[in-house]
Amino acid sequence: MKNNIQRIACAMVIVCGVMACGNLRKQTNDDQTALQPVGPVFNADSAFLFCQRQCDFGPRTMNSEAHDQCGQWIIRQFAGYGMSIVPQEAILRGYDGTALKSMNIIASYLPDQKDRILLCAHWDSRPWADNDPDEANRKKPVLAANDGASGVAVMLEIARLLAKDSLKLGVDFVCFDAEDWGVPQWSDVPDDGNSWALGAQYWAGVCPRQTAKSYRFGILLDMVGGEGAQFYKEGMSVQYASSIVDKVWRAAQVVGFGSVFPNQMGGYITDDHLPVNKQAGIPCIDIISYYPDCQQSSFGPTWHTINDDMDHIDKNTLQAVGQTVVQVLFSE
Ligand code: AHN
Ligand code: ZN
Repeated sequence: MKNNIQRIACAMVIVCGVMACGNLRKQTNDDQTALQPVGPVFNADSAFLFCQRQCDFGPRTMNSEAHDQCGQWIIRQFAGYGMSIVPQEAILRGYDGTALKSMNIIASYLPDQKDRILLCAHWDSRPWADNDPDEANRKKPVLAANDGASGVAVMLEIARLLAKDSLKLGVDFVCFDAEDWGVPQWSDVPDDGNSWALGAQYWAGVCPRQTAKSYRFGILLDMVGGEGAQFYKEGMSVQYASSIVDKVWRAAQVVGFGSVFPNQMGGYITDDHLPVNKQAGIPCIDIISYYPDCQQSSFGPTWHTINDDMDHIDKNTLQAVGQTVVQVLFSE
């Protein structure tokens, strides 16, 4: 009898010990995402201002003065946070043969670190609001507060935070140009998808193998500032980098934005992450807004319309995406 009691007591000690050990280990889950918020607080007011500043140049359409001025501004901002800058210029061909003076902007945090994360977003504005409900607007340029400036704004805010808070991993912020010169809806030219993401195609095409291998993974930020936006799991991201999708959506939950990142599938999107995955071989996901009930567009009511301006940028959306990316970076 006494022997049995001793055995039970002994078993309890072992069980408690294993549980305690389990609790310690559970500070991170299988994918290393911390189960508590980690890293600096993302400042959405600051990100909002970075978005505003880009829009102040006007539409940053290819071959325009506003485009070139804004490109120089983006370089100065990243440089001001201590990042190493490599501008990658090229003449790219639009779907109708137009020569596009393109500049991808690569800003590196800890450029010599071999273990890196890729963050990316496009910085050009669409030259035509071809999805505007009013036909009279469909050849006007898009200000692109959400579809362009928001992704760069989130990256600039993260760069600002990295300048103060040390992360041991390297981070490359790649601002892709010429994403939004895809065949307009009013054109007769068939859209095979290749006219989009021209800057990303160029970057992926010349990305050295060594560089590609240095990235653990990539995250593309596209339309990350829209009013009431939600981010569903994008199909191509799940196909090419499902573990990264899971990691990011878990991080969103940990920082309290699970409702902004529903655990559900959205659409399959042709975007800058495709050449990054297919040509460069870097697993890269797309955080892109998806509005399942929006009549105007599943990308949201202002997508490729003249209403894509600062009046429709939502700090809560910027906060949700920014804090989620911070969580991912500081959990690595
Ligand atoms: C297509 O409409 C084929 N792709 C959307 C990619 C995009 C445009 N992202 C922002 N603007
Ligand atoms: Zn667009």
